[in-house]
Amino acid sequence: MDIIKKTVLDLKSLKIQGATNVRKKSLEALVKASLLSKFNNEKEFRQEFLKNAKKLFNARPTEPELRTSIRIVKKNISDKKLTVNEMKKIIESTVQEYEKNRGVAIEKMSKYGAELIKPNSTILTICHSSTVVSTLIKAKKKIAHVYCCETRPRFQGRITASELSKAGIKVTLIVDNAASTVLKKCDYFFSGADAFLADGDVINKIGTNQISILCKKYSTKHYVVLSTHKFEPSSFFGKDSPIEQRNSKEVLEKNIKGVEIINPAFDRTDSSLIEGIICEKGVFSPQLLAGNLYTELKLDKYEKNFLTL
Ligand code: RUB
Repeated sequence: MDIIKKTVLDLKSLKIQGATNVRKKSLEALVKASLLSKFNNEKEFRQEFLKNAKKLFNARPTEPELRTSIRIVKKNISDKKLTVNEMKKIIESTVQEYEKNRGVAIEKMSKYGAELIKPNSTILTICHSSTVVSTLIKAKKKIAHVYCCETRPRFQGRITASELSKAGIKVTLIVDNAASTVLKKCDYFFSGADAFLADGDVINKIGTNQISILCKKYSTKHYVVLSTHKFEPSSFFGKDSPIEQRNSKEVLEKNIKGVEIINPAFDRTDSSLIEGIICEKGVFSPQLLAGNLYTELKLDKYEKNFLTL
């Protein structure tokens, strides 16, 4: 099976999960497929690159970071007369540079996040966010206890629990419905994000929003750790962000006659519930960060055209 097909299958089946891993593995596949390309002719190579990029681009609908990274690679070989070998080199070096850059971003986010955690803290988290895990490990000495929601239906919370425990943090795994029971004891709720929107709202694993609403009730601070590359630029142009709907079999193997099942992978948390967004630029209120990104990105007509591949 070719590397693009395999990666798309792994993305769709959640063998590759979490926005950061989704981006990393997709870029890896795009580079490998480009280096292995049999085409010596510029036009054919470009066509194949675009076909592969599109398959990855559309593999998980709620993953702007994946799309941002692919756009950057595409932009670096667009509108230039290049040989196939030159394009292969550019694709490879763009991805290397990009990943180096994102590694630095994760370091910064976890540092800013760890700095704001108070000594002897108890924290609730959901799903598996590599960014949240890095942050909590960095803050390890200040953490008394972490509760991990198991995160039905795919149980990514088990991965988080295992990684934190291996790092020497006291961890308790809970069923998702126990969130309100433990939240009373928690100082913080830390979540990752799949998408950050123009109005400051955050899209993350299903269940995040209801915990965030409970946080208000129990005066627990909800912090979201995210890379600014998760920002969805099309949300500035009024485009609604799609929520990935997954197969009902993830919820129930065998249907119950007459019973419908819905299985949304993510939900949207209102910016007013979020205490702060921890990103590589620092810690911001959601609205302020969204405004800053708008100014920085200089979203003009050209960028609007750039939103689709
Ligand atoms: C994973 C999920 C994670 C974010 C952030 O969902 O919601 O919280 O993707 O992850 P899924 P990271 O399992 O459906 O991919 O911080 O690693 O980018």
